[in-house]
Amino acid sequence: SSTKPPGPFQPTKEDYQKVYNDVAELLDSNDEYDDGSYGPVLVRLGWHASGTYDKETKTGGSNGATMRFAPESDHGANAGLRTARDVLEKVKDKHPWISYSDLWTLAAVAAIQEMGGPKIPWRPGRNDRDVAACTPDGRLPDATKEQKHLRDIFYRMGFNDQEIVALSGAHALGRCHTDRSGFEGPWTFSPTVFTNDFYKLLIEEKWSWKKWNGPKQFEDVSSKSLMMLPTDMALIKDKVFRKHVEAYAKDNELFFRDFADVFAKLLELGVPFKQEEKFVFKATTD
Ligand code: CCH
Repeated sequence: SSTKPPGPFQPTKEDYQKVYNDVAELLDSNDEYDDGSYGPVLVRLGWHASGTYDKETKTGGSNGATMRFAPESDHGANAGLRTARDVLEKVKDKHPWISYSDLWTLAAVAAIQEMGGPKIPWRPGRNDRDVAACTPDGRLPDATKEQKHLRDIFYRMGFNDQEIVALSGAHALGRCHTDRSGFEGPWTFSPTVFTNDFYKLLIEEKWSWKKWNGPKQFEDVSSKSLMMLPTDMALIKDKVFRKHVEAYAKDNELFFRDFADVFAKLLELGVPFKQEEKFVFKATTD
């Protein structure tokens, strides 16, 4: 009857699309920031929130958004991600019903799609948890290492070799910052557009050690303006990884399909969903 008090707000797909649209709007809102887009750093936030998952203990993962708290916010791998969390505060203020855990993963989906990447099916259901759910340091990959380390880290999350290579293609986006990781520079000439260029450049360019005082990284011999991390280079040193790098370099559609699958899987690790249905959000350019 009309005297019944309203129940808790039950968001629909349209409400999540509104959140998506607000994230899309803030991506290019600051010309001064990096290459003019918050997109890459939002992708990194979604990845680092999710990539702490351990399939044996079923701890970590995107459910909880525990990077809001020290010690996790202070883990070396998370340096610079405060920027990403802070820009999303405006969206959270406007849609206070959404959990940070859902917001951070949805923002990563919006960033990928708005930068020209594939549609990433996404569903809600993450709940924020408190500081006690913070994961120990060392669960995210260390860029100074190589293929054995990559396998140790990503197998722990539940990924295989093909999935490791597909996920790594996100390095088409963004750049390294000396005041965050210590490394310097972008991987591609179009760091705000999602493409398979990471794989093409890995294979087609000649790479040599950069001569500088910073941590060991590679630079392309011809322009000296691009970079690769030791972990990126391991993807062509290792025979099994290399096969997938070659396939993605040749076939952008294959990369887009595989990336959409594996990124959706990453964002769902360890989340006890009640909802089966996944939403595919409209991009602002659709
Ligand atoms: Fe990454 N990444 N990443 N990365 N990453 C860095 C930046 C980005 C590693 C190390 C680094 C993935 C995998 C790995 C992004 C997405 C993904 C930086 C520079 C380092 C170091 C940070 C800085 O200085 O700001 C290592 C090691 C691995 C091992 O596999 C995966 C998987 C993804 C997503 C699917 C994105 C995007 C960036 C750019 C961030 C920005 O601010 O521009």
